[in-house]
Amino acid sequence: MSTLAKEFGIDKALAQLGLQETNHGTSTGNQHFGSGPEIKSSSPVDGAAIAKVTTTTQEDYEKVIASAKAAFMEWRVIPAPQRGEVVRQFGEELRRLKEPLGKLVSYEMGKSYQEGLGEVQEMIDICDFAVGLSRQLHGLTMHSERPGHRMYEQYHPLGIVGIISAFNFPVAVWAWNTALAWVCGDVCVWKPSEKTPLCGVACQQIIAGVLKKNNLPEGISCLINGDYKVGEMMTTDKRVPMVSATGSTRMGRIVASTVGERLGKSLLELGGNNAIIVTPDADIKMTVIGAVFGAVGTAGQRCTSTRRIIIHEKMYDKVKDAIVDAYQQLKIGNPLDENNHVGPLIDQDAVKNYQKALKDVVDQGGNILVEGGVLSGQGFESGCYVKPAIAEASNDMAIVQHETFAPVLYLLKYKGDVENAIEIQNGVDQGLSSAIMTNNLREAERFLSHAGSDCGIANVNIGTSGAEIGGAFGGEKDTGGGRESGSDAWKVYMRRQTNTINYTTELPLAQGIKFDL
Ligand code: UN1
Repeated sequence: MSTLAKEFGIDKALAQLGLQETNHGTSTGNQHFGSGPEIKSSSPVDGAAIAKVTTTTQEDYEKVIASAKAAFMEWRVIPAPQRGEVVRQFGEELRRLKEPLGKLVSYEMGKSYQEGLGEVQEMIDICDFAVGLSRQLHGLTMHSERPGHRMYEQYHPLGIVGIISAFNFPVAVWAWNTALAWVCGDVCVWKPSEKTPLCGVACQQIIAGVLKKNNLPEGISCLINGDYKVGEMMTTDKRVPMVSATGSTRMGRIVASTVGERLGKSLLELGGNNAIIVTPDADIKMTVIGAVFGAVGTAGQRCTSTRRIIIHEKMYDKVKDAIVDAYQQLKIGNPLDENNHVGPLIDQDAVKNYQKALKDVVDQGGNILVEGGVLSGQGFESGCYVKPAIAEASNDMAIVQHETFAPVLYLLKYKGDVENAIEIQNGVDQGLSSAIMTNNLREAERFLSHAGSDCGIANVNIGTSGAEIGGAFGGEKDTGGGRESGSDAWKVYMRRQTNTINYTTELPLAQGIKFDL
């Protein structure tokens, strides 16, 4: 363990999470094993190794599925409110372990400690939501056209839900899926990102403890580790009726076609290219906070990160100057140190993509306002720290159309009506999050109307990132169309059944068809 890790209490955090051992693998049925090659968990904060995690082979995977299947038989017949009680206990454990888990998220992924804590808070929130939901898995009742008949709809569990999650939210996105899936009566098999495998192991330890305490099989929650090939074991597997995948649009297309080929269900939450529209009626102070947090929070590695600011020409210089000014105040460095605003990118590949994006901006005619660059020297030894950059650009540039997972912000200008800004905002392939900054009711309502933003999330006087769990989360177009988290997103984790019951001694046919014997 590095000196920095010790200084910021990572050793204590790991101990509190029960992670003293360094070798963790596939988890199923109250045991950890994994016979595939090891992957290293290392921190982008200081480049130090944290742990080694064994990966899942096809043989291991078969054992996982067998254990998940057996657990499902038990879990599905437990009444939903009792399943909710288990999720409640899980939420309590997360409350108890919020600080160490938040710290591990920050150290293994590189986001600020505050954001690490926020991520665990999202897990707690979704557990609370799921507990309430466990008493509200409602179906409709309807009137039958036949006398003495009753019709209603029920929701039943699907079975094994496969979860593929990304490095940028290494714990929360799993919880959004799994807390809902569990109260719905499903069991889960999770493949966390191979870039943040220890966060996966930590979560598995927590839920394994809760399941054990309740005398339930650990197969209700399974963990598999490795790269896309391990993900493929689930996407091609008919025994996994649903796969929920979060990540790039490229990955989502592969998951959708593989799962679709076998007529399985998929829930996709993919890339965004999120914009904030700033109208002449915007509050500049609020705009700057929303824009800067949206663009540099999580070092620009949220799917909801602000990538484009579309500013009215009347306000352009004022807003530009205020944002550029705010960027001068940003402190970049160790994300565990709460004085810093911006931590590292996840790895060297991410740094290369960032550098390529900055080169492309210039090559494609953009005008750099705040220079980027990779930081070196003391505190930056991991080579993953980069300067958040701003460029003036236009929406038709290929690089602006592309989601670069890094803190590169594009300023775009619009003229005339808010419709023109909405057209620019919608003029990309992705459709996750969007925002408008305005005190003008007409502009705000136009943005929210059916002729307005085409995204899954549309905010007024709030930035593009930082959604609450209570709403359905996801987006349209290349974002994949899936909805996770709140509202009625739970329905996708269940199969729907229509029941018609005849309580008479006759057997009338629907549509009045006569069939006399
Ligand atoms: C993601 O980046 O995949 O709205 C999820 C937000 C967070 C979730 C982001 N609550 O920014």
